[in-house]
Amino acid sequence: MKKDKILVIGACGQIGVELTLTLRKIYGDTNVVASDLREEHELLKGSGPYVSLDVMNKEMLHVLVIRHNITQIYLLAAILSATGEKNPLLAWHINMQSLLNVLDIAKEEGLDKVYWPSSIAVFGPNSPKETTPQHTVIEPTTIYGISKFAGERWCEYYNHRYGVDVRSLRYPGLISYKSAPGGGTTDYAIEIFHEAQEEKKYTCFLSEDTYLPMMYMPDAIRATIELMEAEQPKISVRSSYNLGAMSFSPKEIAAEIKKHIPDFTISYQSDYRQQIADGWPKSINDELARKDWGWKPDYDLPKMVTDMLKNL
Ligand code: NAD
Ligand code: AKB
Repeated sequence: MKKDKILVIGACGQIGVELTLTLRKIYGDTNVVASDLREEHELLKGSGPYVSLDVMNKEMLHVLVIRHNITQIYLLAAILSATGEKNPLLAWHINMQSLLNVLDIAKEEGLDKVYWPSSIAVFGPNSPKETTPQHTVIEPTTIYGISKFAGERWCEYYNHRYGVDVRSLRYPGLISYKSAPGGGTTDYAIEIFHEAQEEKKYTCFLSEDTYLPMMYMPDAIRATIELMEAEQPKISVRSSYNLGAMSFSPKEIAAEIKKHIPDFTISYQSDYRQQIADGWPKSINDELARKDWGWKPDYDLPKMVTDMLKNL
């Protein structure tokens, strides 16, 4: 029987660190190779193999996959929404070419599985705002959203045409305390905790009533593993699954933090990220993920805030 050997690309990012550590617990430390452009993250040091890799270099990636007998790839390297708007062509190039490199090597080497995350950013201003369905108008207006939507089509194409078992989730904004976020529009929901604890005040770059779908990192990691461990016939969506947990505005999360830090205050000064957030859904309908492979979130806003403040 073939043993699972996993490569995580972008392992030093916000999701990568926690996902790598979780995968190492499940599959064994030496069976999960972490890789990134950056220096190895402090939390990964000593926990398993680490290689320096630029996913844009297809030959190097191919050699790495063969040399380490890789059977599964988790591709997390990407340029996120806010950073993407600063250099759209670079964001498009990196987000697309990294995925094509991975999908093509998966096809050539007959890899067992590939994981690649999409985002709520695939939706645009013309999509329904409330409980946005899986299948609806998808007209993203950010380069990040455009690249995620194109990526979803490539995933489905490689699955239908070549049988590559690629699986994907449209993550909402992810909130975590172990590793820093990487340039997204939902990053305010992490910054606010640090500022609340250190300064007792926070100036938010989104307006007080900007509702966005959000999720606590432990739920996101569990969803990822559950999707990847689901039996093949259960996976009916080969583009990317809607995934939901909670939805709140800056005003609501500030009020929840105030229950723990009574002298915390928030003010608002919207910047270019407001327009990005205004084009995204307020909440997500994830009934297909629930039906197909049993998705159920664990954390709501009060539970997440309590846990964040306990662990920061
Ligand atoms: P991040 O920016 O924190 O981490 C990305 C990592 O990829 C970084 O460590 C970076 O050094 C690495 N990287 C960048 N270019 C690379 C290259 N050429 N070769 C190798 N590594 C490279 O991002 P994240 O928040 O961990 O997101 C991971 C994935 O999840 C992305 O596809 C992102 O779009 C998606 N996603 C994230 C969120 C969120 O809220 N964090 C929400 C929706 C979707
Ligand atoms: C971002 O804000 O860019 C990400 C995302 C929702 O994809 N957090």
